[in-house]
Amino acid sequence: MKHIFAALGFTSAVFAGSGASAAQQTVTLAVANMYCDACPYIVKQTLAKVPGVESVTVSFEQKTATVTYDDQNTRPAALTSATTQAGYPSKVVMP
Ligand SMILES: [Cu+2]
Repeated sequence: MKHIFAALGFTSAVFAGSGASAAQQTVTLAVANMYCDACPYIVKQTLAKVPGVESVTVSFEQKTATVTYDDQNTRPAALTSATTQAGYPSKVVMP
């Protein structure tokens, strides 16, 4: 719940600013080790905790996580290392 409020507050702060320096990016990660129904949930929670992440969608079927983040506050390397530390090594899928 805390995350939701933080995300909302951050979003409105971005819109209140000039918007010139902060940009929303979306990246798709290929995530290894997702073997059961709980795994996508853990991956999603792990990514949602990374500062700068705004939304996460995890596909158990495709073994991917799609992350929308603010490129001023995080970068794909931080996302992949967060999932790796949680036991789910991931890498960026090039568009
Ligand atoms: Cu699992």
